[in-house]
Amino acid sequence: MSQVPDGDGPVTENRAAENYDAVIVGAGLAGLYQLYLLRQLGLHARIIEAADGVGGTWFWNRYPGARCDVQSMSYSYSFSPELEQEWEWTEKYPTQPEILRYLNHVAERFDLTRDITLSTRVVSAQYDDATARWTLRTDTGSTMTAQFVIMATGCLSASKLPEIPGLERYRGRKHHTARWGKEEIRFDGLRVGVIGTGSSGIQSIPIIAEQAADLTVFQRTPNFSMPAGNRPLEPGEVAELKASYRGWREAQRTSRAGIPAPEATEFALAASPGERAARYQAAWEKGDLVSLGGCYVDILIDPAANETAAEFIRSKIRAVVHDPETAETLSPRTFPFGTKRPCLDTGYYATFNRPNVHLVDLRMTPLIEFTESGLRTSAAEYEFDAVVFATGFDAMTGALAAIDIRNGNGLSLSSVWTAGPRTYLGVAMAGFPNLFTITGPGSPSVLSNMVVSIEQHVEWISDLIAYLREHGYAAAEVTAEAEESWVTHVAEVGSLTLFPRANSWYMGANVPGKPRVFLPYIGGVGAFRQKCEEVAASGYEGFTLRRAGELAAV
Ligand code: N01
Repeated sequence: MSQVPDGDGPVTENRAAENYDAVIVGAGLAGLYQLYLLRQLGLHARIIEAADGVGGTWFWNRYPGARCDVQSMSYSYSFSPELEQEWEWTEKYPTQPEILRYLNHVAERFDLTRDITLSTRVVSAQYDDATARWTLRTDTGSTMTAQFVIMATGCLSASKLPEIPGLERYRGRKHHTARWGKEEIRFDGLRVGVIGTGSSGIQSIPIIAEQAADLTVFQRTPNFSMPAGNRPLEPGEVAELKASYRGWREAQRTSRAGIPAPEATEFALAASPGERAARYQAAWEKGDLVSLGGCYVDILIDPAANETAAEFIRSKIRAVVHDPETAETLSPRTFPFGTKRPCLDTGYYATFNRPNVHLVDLRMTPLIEFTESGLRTSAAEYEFDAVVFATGFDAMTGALAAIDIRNGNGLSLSSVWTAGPRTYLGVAMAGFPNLFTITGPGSPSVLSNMVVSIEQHVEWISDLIAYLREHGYAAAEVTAEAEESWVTHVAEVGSLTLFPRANSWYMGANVPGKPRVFLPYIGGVGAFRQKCEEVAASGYEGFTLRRAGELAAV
């Protein structure tokens, strides 16, 4: 399996430290833009990236059918009008290869590549209070120091294998959707097992089913999925959006999820069943992630209202899947619609009408172990030539926890986060000066169009760094009070919704032993931006800013 070690590669050499103003960890969407902006400020900055190419999530997730669930014209950088105009997206929803080509183009076009070190994993970051600098070590033995460290490590980047005994015993091919090899992987004529029915499983299963002789899908929790309605983009609609891009970008920034959509004003339970059905059907036909949940104000806060939307989707599953028992097994009933990330698909439910596809309900017959030739559940033994793990990620905190991050007192970030992550605005942590996380826990991030949230955080971090330099400050550190009040606010807003009712990765529930905390901020992209702008306008309320002469007093 093309699985890389998470943060524990061997340290092989010792070289003299390289000194930077800023080190950015990760060359995905976030890291590339951060490097671009820090360069504009005149900083000597460098990206360190574990992969042997740029692209972050779009470098790793090369599984069949991988594409973004946010539409091409919106899932793209807004910082360069020239880039917006010259790049040609070809489909409503962009494929992984197309997004990766775009990100490679961005790296070349803005001459970012010369300041990116590839195939190098940051394994530790240690702060020194006296100098206000971080020392970073990598798995190639290199060491570097930097005044600022910016973690562009991604929300969904630490891939996760299932906790099933005997994995090492299994002799067949193994593939994780988030660590897919670069070479073409096909399943023609093979007996294949897929574990997991989240976004990655739901996108890849229909394509694997077309290739495999026989496909068995192991489902622990069925998910809500809606048809993507993907199609080629018409030249006319591309031209129209390109002509109105500035207004569209502004609408993205002030919207709830970074995707402009009308705000609901009515309550589901106040509408008649006929009115609801018509509204849900219209949303369904739009083929996007936000329209159905956005039909009524109470869908994500009132279980009875939510159930009307959930049942609408179940009726769609029953209409597609021929076998009523299979349709029922595919129908989510254990969590409210929207509280686990819904999916967009192309032919997912119809795949279960194929004679070569079988569904195993792990709630009825749990997985027991891998064998040499396959998998054993409590009811049967299965032989496979290949097993695909679509088992997700240690979301939002996993990539940060994989780096040994320590403050001036030797305290590790992981030890401070044992009861759950603590941040101010998802961007900075008390006790860890000059360390920033792009779309960290406590920010809208995964509940939004990631590009919009990434650009907002990157610009905000860059403005803060510019402010520190202009005013002669050496270090910025969040106060414990500001952090505490933000953590409380994030939890309070989350608790007003139905999200805590699901065993989702949003809640950390997919990783055994992970604290049960609602990780993202659900206050909305527009409201969050406004809060961040107020903090900046106040001279960075919630931060203690220190000049070089004040450092020793820390
Ligand atoms: O991962 P997931 P993903 N035994 O965690 C199952 C983004 N994304 O990679 O639900 C058996 O959603 C697990 O079961 P359960 C998007 O934000 C976006 O699919 O925990 N099963 C679940 O079915 C998405 O939400 C895009 O009961 C086990 C599955 O594996 C996020 O990434 C595309 C198991 C994991 O689903 C993660 O998606 C892809 C076990 N031991 C991803 N462990 C697009 O934009 C886990 N499972 C299109």
